[in-house]
Amino acid sequence: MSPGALNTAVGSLREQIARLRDLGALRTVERPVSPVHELAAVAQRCDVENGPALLFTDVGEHSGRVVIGTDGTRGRVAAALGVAAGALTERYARALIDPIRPVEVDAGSVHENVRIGGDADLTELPILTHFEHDGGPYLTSGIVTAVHPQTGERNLSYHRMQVKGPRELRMVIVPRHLHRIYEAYEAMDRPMPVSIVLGVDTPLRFAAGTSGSAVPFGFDEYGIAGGLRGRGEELVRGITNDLLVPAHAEIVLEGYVPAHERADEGPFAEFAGYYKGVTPRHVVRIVAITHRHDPVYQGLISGSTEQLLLMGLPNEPAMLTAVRGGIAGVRAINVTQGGLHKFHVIVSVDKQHEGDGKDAIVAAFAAHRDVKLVVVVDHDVDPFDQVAVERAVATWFRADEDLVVITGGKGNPVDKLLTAAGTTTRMGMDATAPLAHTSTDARAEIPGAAQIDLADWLID
Ligand SMILES: Cc1cc2nc3c(=O)[nH]c(=O)nc-3n(C[C@H](O)[C@H](O)[C@H](O)COP(=O)(O)O)c2cc1C
Ligand SMILES: [Mn+2]
Repeated sequence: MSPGALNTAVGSLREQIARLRDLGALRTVERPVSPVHELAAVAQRCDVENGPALLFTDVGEHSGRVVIGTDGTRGRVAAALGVAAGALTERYARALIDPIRPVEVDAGSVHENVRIGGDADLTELPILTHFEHDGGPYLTSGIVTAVHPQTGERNLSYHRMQVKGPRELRMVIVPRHLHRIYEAYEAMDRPMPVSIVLGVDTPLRFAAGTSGSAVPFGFDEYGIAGGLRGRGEELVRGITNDLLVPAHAEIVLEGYVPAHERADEGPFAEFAGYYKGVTPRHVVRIVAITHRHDPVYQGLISGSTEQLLLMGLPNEPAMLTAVRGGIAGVRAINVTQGGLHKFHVIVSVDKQHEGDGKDAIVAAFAAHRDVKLVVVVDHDVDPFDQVAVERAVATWFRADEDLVVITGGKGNPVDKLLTAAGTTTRMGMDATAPLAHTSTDARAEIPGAAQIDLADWLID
């Protein structure tokens, strides 16, 4: 069965696991595995060898199962949404333009089990310890929801959280939307109520990964999930707070982030593969844990293909829309894996005017300040085909004319060679053919080659 054959999105993580299993893209591991390093080691090996998603059913004395890699390839993401892999970015762009509002329902399976106060114990969950020098178990796939105390605007975003006791976490909140909400609570000397959602499917995961560069504060990420799914998210109200969470999430932690309190978090291996040291961060206190029967805890390895896709795919529709706003004729865009799905962009354009290549570079830089390298190629070059892109550079790029260098912009801390002032240098490569050449330099073809079916010729 090809992924494209299923043309509707899944309805929950459990449905997604079943679909992936049917497609041969998920394997169940019944052998006992330790959540300390061992599970992460198997998952990383599997990722490096382009293996399937994994469902571990025996994680020792911990309750529940662990799934990892459900969104580990573009093909799996597309299969969960019910679209062809090549149509993913366009589908995503549409969800941003046509979000679907969520609906509140009275009950959901996420409340099948409720533990409140002293009965809530994070250490019962199979929370993974990943890298050698990580400071212990970390939630790496937790989606945090909170609401602005004055405006009522809601937000969803990922935040890594270090487990510091049965009901205490440390959370990393860099200045984006959740930070803005927290500052409003802190200014009133009030704790920020949060619900942390663990174990959801592709539409919700990618909605939470859609960042402020694509959608403004107040743009409800649940609406993006609905747009990706093709129907409104079903949400239930929390047990100890008023926050709405997905009715069929596997696990939800309800708690709060106290005002004016910070404590040590770290070390932790971040997505670029290097450790961040111990740093004072926000504190989270958990007051309730709810979960489905036999819950599925969702793991995520820093720097894995899955994490890079969660961080990076949401940049593609935003980038595509922004570059299309800059010039006409943009065919496709690849925010590449090697550029950590963030820093390097390949744009394929159907060139209409001399200068389109340079202007596509300008538009891509303007779309996101993390962009460090832009390569522009002609419409007949597939931006996902690295060999074809490199061949375009070999053929159509001359550094004295086609290179754009911009110094002194703000760099991303992931970049190891920032200046003392924190700036970086960006580079654009215009590898499009001059218009005068495109008609005369058509690629050589052998008549009939495209129509040959090798099965007609390779008969023993
Ligand atoms: C797996 C993963 C882990 C992340 N960890 C953090 C984190 O620890 N702290 C943080 O501030 N952002 C983190 N992010 C980034 C934000 O969650 C992400 O950019 C989000 O879309 C921001 O949403 P917002 O625009 O609503 O603020 C992470 C993203 C992913 C995909
Ligand atoms: Mn947001």
